[in-house]
This record gives sequence, C-alpha cells and structure tokens, in this order.
Amino acid sequence: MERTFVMLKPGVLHRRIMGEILNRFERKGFKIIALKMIRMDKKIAETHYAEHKGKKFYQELVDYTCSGPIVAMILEDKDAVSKVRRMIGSTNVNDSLPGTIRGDFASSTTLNIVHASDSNASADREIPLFFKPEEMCLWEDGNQAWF
Ligand code: FUP
Repeated sequence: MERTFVMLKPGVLHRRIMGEILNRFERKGFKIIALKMIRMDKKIAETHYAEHKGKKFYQELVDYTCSGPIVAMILEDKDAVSKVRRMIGSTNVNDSLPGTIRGDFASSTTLNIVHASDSNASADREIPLFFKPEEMCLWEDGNQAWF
C-alpha cells in the first residue's frame, strides 16, 4: 500500500466544500489514515514550499496557505500518489480538466485549493512535516456484517 499527503487549502473551508472533496476521496476508495484541521504557520508553509522560494508566486502562495485553516490528511491505497494526482488535476488551472478537483473548483493557479504529493519522495518528506506518528490511525477494513 502507498501513502500520500493531501492538503485542502483555506479556500476549501471558506467555500464550505470540504465535505464535497472528502467525499470524492472516499468514493474512490482511499483509506483515510490521518486527518486534522490546523492553521499553518509561516515556517511550515515555507518548508513545505521551499522548492518555490524566489519564484514570483511564492509569497502569495505562502500567504494564502497561512490565511485560514487547512485540512491535512494522509490517504492510503495502491498507487495512492498517482491516483490522487489524477483526481486533483493539473497545477495550472487553465489546463485542469472538468471532473478534477482543481478543474471543478479552482479559478486561480496560485490559489488552486488543494495540494497532493507529486511522488513517493514528496510524500515521505511531507507526511512527517504535518503529522507525528501517533497522529496516524491505522485501521483494517472490518467484517461487512458490522455495517
Ligand atoms: P502542485 O504539485 O500541482 O501543487 O504544483 P507545484 O508544486 O509546481 O506548485 C505548488 C503551488 O505553487 C501550486 F499549488 C500553485 C503555485 N504555483 C503557481 O502559483 N504558479 C505556478 O506557475 C506554479 C505553481
């Protein structure tokens, strides 16, 4: 099983679409093994987006991600990284197709409402930045009769 890190950025909370986006991940069958709502501080945002430091959109990106609460989560599934990346759509909102999260909800690239790890190496770096090991809730799918 593979793990990936997903962050719903402040626009999701402002627009009251958290449930709608979580619903897409659940319907697709991902196992949510960690989930929390936090206010990101500047230090974490700058570490998370360190590769973009110096680019013209960097400051707006950091300010946006710190502008309100975010929802951080770890999703687990076979090929979770590439599956989630397909679901969120292209970085550039002009290229993100209808049916993807960015394609359906984002109108600006810098404010593109959702982040997901773009590789296993990124997931390995991002998960510990946001979650302590004890914040993960590992669980097994139960017997159908329980539902
Ligand atoms: P992604 O992994 O799809 O979020 O894309 P990147 O890591 O390349 O970019 C991280 C964030 O920087 C994006 F969510 C939005 C912002 N960005 C811009 O504002 N303009 C760009 O040209 C590229 C990225």
